[in-house]
Amino acid sequence: MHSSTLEGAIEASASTASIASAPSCGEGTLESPPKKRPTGVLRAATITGWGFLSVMVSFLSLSWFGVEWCFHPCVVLLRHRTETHVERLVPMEHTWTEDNLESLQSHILSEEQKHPGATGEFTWIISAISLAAKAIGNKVRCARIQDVIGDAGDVNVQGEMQQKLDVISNEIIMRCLGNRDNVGVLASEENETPLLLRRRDEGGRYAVLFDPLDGSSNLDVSVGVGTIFSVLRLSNEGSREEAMLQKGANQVAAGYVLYGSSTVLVLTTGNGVAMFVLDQAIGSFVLVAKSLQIPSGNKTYSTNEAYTDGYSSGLQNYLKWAHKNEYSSRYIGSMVADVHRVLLKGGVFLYPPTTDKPDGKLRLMYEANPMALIIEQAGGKAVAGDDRILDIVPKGLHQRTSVILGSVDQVDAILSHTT
Ligand code: FBP
Repeated sequence: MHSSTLEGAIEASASTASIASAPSCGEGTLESPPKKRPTGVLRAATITGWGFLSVMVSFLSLSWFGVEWCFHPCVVLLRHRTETHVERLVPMEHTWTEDNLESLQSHILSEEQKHPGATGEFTWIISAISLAAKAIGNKVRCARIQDVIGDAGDVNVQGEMQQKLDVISNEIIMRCLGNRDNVGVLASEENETPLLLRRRDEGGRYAVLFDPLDGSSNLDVSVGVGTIFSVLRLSNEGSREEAMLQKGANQVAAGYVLYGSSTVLVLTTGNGVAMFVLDQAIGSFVLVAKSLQIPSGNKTYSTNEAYTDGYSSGLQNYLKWAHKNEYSSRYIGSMVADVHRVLLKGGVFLYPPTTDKPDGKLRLMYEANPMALIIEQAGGKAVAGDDRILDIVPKGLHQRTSVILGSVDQVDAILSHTT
């Protein structure tokens, strides 16, 4: 069809069709043929090109200016939103103290910075203890579900029937502390002899002594039980067993974990007493109090009065005097739980010698010594008869001792009747 007829044909078709289907707002105006849309390939190539370019630009700026700078505006915005949000939630008069949201680890690290020459070895040991505490706490809470209640069928070196959880907790602590390369000796209430892991020249500079599950006779009834630990630096004299038999005043750290309504860890490294609570949501021990001081003037004694007839006359006189002087009595039967109450509320805890336990029941190295250091660091007093518990030089790992500990005024009230 030659050109004149072609124009005629186009005009004819244009006049008829275009009026009905003419596109609106500038897309392919009547005079200009509609724009060729880029083919699929071209479009894909363009998009990829742009994509590649923006990736390159952000990569270059990230590496050039650094992540913080690139996201700084978002961080500032987020921080502002949170702060204003927090301000709205928590009125300004509530000043955030420096110990909010401080974990056990960060607390130990900051404590170590106060000791020139500190090597960070502590954090290493304490982190193993906190790990073990979380695992044991879990076992204790699910004791009846996981059927780990009841005795394990063996008698330990104390002549006590071992509970299944005594054995499980012991293994958990042995495993957690066992792979800490600065631990030379592990000594447990459940094992007759200490575990010699590493020589001192192999890095085994510390001994950790512990009662894996104190008060385990209360397990079946879901009453608070605990783990007690003591850390000693191994001197270079004599064998490692001998080097471990040091008086309690030489402890470089001591503490306990209470598995009760919450899991509480109380610790001293010789610079006051700090308390942490396990926040299950974040799986971390969070600092809730430090520089704890035992309140004085609380007229509460804690002892198993069923043994009174076996107590010394001085102690029997004290109890008669206390009954006449509006004293109250509290006794859980788990040393960790009873001592924790004394630490926070005041009063006095005593497990004196009795007729059938003339040396007392509690063990010096991994029950009395760590508790005595905690109590003294919190401004209290801890004695065995007339002696300061921390000055007793141990003769054996499982040596027993009598224990009277609490606020100075309440311990002195007892001593005024017994000495
Ligand atoms: P273990 O459970 O570690 O052997 O501890 C001994 C303990 O249960 C202490 O926790 C507690 O203070 C004391 O014995 C209770 O003894 P008793 O039953 O004679 O009052």
